[in-house]
Amino acid sequence: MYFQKDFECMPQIDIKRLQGEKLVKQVKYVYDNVECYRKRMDEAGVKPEDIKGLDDLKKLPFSYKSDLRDYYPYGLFARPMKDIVEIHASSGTTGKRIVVGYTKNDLDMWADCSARMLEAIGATKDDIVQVSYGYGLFTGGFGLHYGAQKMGLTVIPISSGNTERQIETMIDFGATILACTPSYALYLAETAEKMGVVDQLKLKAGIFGAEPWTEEMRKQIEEKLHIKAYDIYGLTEIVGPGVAFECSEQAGMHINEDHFILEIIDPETLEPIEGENKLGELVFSTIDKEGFPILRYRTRDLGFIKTSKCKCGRTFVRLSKPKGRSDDMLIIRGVNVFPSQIEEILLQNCDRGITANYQIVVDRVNNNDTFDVYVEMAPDLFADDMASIEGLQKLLVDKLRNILGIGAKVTLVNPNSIARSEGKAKRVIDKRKLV
Ligand code: DLL
Repeated sequence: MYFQKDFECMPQIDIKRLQGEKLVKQVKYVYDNVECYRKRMDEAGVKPEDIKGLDDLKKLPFSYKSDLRDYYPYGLFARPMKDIVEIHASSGTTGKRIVVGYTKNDLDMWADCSARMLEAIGATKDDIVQVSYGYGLFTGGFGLHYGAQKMGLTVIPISSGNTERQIETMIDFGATILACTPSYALYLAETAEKMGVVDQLKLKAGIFGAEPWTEEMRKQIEEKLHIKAYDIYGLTEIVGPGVAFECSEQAGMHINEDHFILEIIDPETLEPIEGENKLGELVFSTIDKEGFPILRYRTRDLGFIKTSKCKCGRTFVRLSKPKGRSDDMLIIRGVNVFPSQIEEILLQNCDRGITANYQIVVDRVNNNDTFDVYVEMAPDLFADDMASIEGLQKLLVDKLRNILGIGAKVTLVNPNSIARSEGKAKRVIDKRKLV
């Protein structure tokens, strides 16, 4: 059992008190140990002593993804490297990745959060969880892995990819829980159907997140794999998977409020939005992290909270499925992609006969994201022999893969063939219907 009732079922009034107490300490800790926060608080005229409880949170300045780039790689760590035991990373707004570090205590807290998610979907020590989230710098694989081990489940750390092999493994090793992105779950389901082996699977539940997905997708996954499909939410900057999780009610994701504070703000006016069911930008603060604490982080995810009582008994407020973003970040095959990253690569290669006029087209075909990048060739360097065009396309594919970590299909197109817009250039056409 990994139901931490003392925290997960605490009356809201006590949760708020606990959050306030932890916040006071975290703010002082951050001020004393991280230059960026110290400077920003000094500029805003806020001292750690001004933060006496939860109500004072709004006095603190916001933090942004760009801070992680500006202080790349370790500038926002609050502990010396000798205390950091693990690093994770994901894409930033330009070519630079954002980097976070965990101390031993942080890993322990992360594992707790992740174990709570598995407990909430009914996992027991008899379960075998196939972790098909990517392992490595992405937080998905290790996040689920640590939680499952903490709970005493058996882990199959297979990582993502090699789909037929995944199915064979699931069958042969008797996996009962599948952890991966929802789009990969659907792809696995379809592959299992094609292989004619769905009946041989022993899966009972899936724990899916890292990208937007719809109730319709949930229904499809549940029907095809004969399982219950649960949503989990998280982001690298906070703790990867483990920020919020669905319980058996599948009615919103309980936020691990003893470790993280969620505020909802209007992304235009930056004013707080109080009350349930009101859409706004999610802003998170950690309150007991050591290695990479973060305060008032603007996630750019849009969502709302539900405060009504949940039948499962947990009192942590629930987060809606994120309803899109207030910036231009795309999530393609679970990987965060910013158009600016692509633009930067094109600009660096303009001397090779291309321009930075481009268009990204994303779609979902057979439950797999497709990712096309159309790039205009330069009129003066316009090459019409196939070999050099193909060579250049390949070079761009490699460069994009290096920076983004996923494959794109690059097509060079004739000069002036990408439609010009009268206002902002329409760089992205996302044909997926995800929210
Ligand atoms: O995706 C962490 C994670 C791993 C969460 C495994 C769940 C499972 P990042 O790569 O930093 O971290 O991407 C974070 O992904 O800001 C959201 O926009 C999006 N996202 C994450 N979970 C969900 C979800 C991981 N359940 C970004 N629904 C976030 C919709 C999600 N979007």
